[in-house]
Amino acid sequence: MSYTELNLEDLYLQMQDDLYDGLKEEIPEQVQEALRRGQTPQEILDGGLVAGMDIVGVDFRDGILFVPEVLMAANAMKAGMEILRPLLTETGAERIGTAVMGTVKGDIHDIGKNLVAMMLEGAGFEVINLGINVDAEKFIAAIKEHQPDILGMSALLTTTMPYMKVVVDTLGEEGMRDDIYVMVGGAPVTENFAREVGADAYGRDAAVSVEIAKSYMIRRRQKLAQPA
Ligand code: B12
Repeated sequence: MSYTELNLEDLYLQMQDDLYDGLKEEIPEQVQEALRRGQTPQEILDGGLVAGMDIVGVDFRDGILFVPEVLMAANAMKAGMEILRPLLTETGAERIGTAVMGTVKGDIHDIGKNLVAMMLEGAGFEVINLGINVDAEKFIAAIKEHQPDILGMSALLTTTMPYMKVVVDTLGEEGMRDDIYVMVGGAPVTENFAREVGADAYGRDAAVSVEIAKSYMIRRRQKLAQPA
C-alpha cells in the first residue's frame, strides 16, 4: 500500500492502528514515509509508535488483548525502531561516557530499555546492552569488565522491580556502589521507588533519561577536574 496520499495525522493514526494489529511489514514503510515528510525520529516515536503501544497497553490491561497479540504489536514496534535506530544512534559527538544496561531478572520487556539505549548512543554514550532477564551476577561481571559510568536497569513488572534493590545491594557488597551512577526506569517505576532501592536517578522516558545521564557526566567531569 502507498501511504503518500494520507495526510500526516492520518498517517500517524494508521501507524497506531497497524501497530495495534501487529502488522510488522507495514510499520517500517509508514516510518519511512514519515521520515520522507521531514518528521524527526522523536516525533515518529511520540506520534506513532509509542502512542500505538500505549493503546495496546490499555487494552491488554483491560483484557481485550492477550499476550500473543501484544507480542505481535511489540514485534511491529521493534521493526519500526530498527528504521529509526541508525538515526537515533548516529552521532558526530565524542564519546561522553559508558553505560551498562539491562532488564532485570524475571522480566522480558525490552522495548523501553532498548529505546533508552539507542538514545544514549545517539547522545554519545557507549552502551553495553545486556538484554533481558539479567541477574545481579551478570550486571556485576559486565561492570567489572567495562567499568561504565552508568548502570541502567529496567523493570516493567511490579514483581520484578524489587530486584533492582538486589543489584544495588550487591554493588554495595562488592564495594562498587560509589563508582557508578545507578539509573532505573520502566512503566511502574517511580521517583520514590528509585530512592527506596538506593538508585541515583529515575528516568521517566528516554528523552528525560538522556538529559539526566548527560548532566551526571558533566557533574562528574567537573568533580574530577577539581583539585583534591
Ligand atoms: C509490550 C508488552 C509486553 C510484551 C513485551 C515484548 C518486549 N519485547 O518488550 C510481552 C507480550 C512479551 C509481554 C509479556 C508480559 N507482560 Co507485558 N506489557 C507490554 C506493554 C503492553 C507495553 C510495554 C512497552 O513496551 N511500552 C513502550 C515503552 C516505550 O515504554 P516503557 O517500557 O515504559 O519504557 C519507557 C520508560 O519507562 C523509560 N524506561 C524504560 N526502561 C528504562 C530503563 C532505564 C535505565 C531508564 C532510565 C528509563 C527506562 O523509558 C522508556 C522509553 O521512553 C505493557 C503495558 C504498559 N503500560 O507498560 C505491558 C505490561 C508491562 N505487561 C504486563 C504483564 C502482566 C505481562 C505478563 C506477566 C503477561 C502474562 N500473563 O504472561 C508477561 C510478563 C513476561 C515477563 N516475565 O516479563 C503488565 C504488568 C502489570 C504489573 N503490574 O506488573 C503490563 C503493565 C500490562 C497491564 N496493564 O497489565 N508484555
